[in-house]
Amino acid sequence: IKITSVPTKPIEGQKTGTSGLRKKVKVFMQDNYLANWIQALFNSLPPEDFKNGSLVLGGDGRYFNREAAQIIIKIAAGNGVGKILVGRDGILSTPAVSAVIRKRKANGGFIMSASHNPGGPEYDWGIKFNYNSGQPAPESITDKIYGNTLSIFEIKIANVPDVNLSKIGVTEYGSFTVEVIDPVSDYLELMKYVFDFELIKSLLSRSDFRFIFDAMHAVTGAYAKPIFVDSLGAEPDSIVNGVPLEDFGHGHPDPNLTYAKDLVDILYGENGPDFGAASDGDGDRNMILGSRFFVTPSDSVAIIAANAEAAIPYFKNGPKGLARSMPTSGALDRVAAKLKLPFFEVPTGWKFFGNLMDAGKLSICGEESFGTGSDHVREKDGIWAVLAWLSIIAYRNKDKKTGEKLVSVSDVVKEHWATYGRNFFSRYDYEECESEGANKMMSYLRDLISKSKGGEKYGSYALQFADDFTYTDPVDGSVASKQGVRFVFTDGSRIIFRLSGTGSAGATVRIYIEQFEPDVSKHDVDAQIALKPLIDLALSVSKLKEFTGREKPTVIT
Ligand code: VG1
Ligand code: CO
Repeated sequence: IKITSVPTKPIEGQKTGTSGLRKKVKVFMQDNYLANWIQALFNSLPPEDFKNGSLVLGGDGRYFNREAAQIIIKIAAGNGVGKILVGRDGILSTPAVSAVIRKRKANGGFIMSASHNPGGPEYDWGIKFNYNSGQPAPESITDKIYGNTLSIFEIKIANVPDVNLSKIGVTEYGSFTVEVIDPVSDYLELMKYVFDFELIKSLLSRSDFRFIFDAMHAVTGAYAKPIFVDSLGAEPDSIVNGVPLEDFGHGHPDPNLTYAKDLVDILYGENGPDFGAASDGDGDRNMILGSRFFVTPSDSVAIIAANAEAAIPYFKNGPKGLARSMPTSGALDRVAAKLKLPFFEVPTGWKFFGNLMDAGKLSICGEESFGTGSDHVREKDGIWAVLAWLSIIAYRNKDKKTGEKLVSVSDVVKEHWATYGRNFFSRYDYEECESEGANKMMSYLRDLISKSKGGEKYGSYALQFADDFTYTDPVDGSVASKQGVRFVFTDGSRIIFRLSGTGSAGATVRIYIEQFEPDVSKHDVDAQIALKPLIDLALSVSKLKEFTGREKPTVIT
């Protein structure tokens, strides 16, 4: 194949955030914007990580993915990659990319997605790079890529024709090969290995159990029918918004109480189903609902961990260890303590779990941001979480006869609270604030914690400590600092402040609030009511209104 060197110039601002590089589509469509970043990536990797090697390419089907795929393929070939495995029509969910990298022993892979951010010509696009065990590239690599975007001068492009992405099969261009693969089969095979499909089938085929899955017109639309309907016997009409669309049907493909409101209304409506779930743009997030019941992601990971050994064959010898991101509630900590498992608290972002998994220290982990997963891949996994919950419910009901009352999602959660206590949790998001005000607020808070002392009174709470979270990776010793300002009180309550690293405009402030309640008689209180004093405290301590001008959060989860 012939390779052309195309001259280019550095472009400012190509720094990756919590999960890849995310910008408005229009920004990515500027000349060489994407090409520069892809070339900078190859300039950052040691040649043995890609020369004559294979890379996986897929995405969530959003607007601009088709053009982007052709650009990425040509630059990969231009840099000496031997083979690209690409999902049909450019489709692969984030966890599926991770699964394919692992199964096919690829050197890494690209995910074309801005995850839960809206798509379409006016909205967002994004790109993530994952490494050879399927994990998001560590900061050591993403920092290098950023450095190289600032000194780039040429792009190496192979003169290969546009690849027909809609046809499964292998095409060779001299020393370079493209294989278009089925987006579902490797992933489905892995799910069949992890879960007891017969057990789940026994639940989904019951006439007294009704299931609904909302793919939000995003990537899990491609997975839902083959997995839930064809392999597990769910009713075809149990899948809603099941066709991936370039603009997600004008939706915001984020499975939470605000953006998946249609699904929430169905579950909270008259005679609603028994189980509801949704996933995000790229299929790594999940929301789990029961009849008139919402499972917080922080509780969800704790409950999956507590029940995994019994209900999920992959964990039949018990999980190796558990982990959560720092702002995620301490519900999981209690499970780890009871099961006597190693436990880790990492910064926000899935990339911090990978090393622990590779080192055999971690099996099940989660984030409060609707991310749950395990070491079956190196990404959070929406469909995995739904199958984990279905397994738990199926296991609890396997001996129930038709007509007997089934153990419901809310029964499982309430029993869990009764055993472990309830960690009330809520997150307030203030999206797209002016960056200046948001940054000033964070500096103000950092200044405040530097002067704070244990024992200080904050309303009725006494401070245990306040800091800006720093994490030292126990496997490779790398340090991540400034990962969130936290105030931890003597009763275990916490308020935490962070700025989002996934937005494409302005600054999004996130406030996380948590309080532990051991008393069962208080477990049924609404979280917003239980947490009101702490929420008020968080707002006054941070002077959020003053700094951002915001009266109300845009999203509450
Ligand atoms: C958010 C979440 C974080 C998650 C990240 C990527 O990051 O808080 O927990 O890992 O999104 O998720 P931030 O920096 O905006 O808070 V996804 O589904 O966008 O890949
Ligand atoms: Co996502």
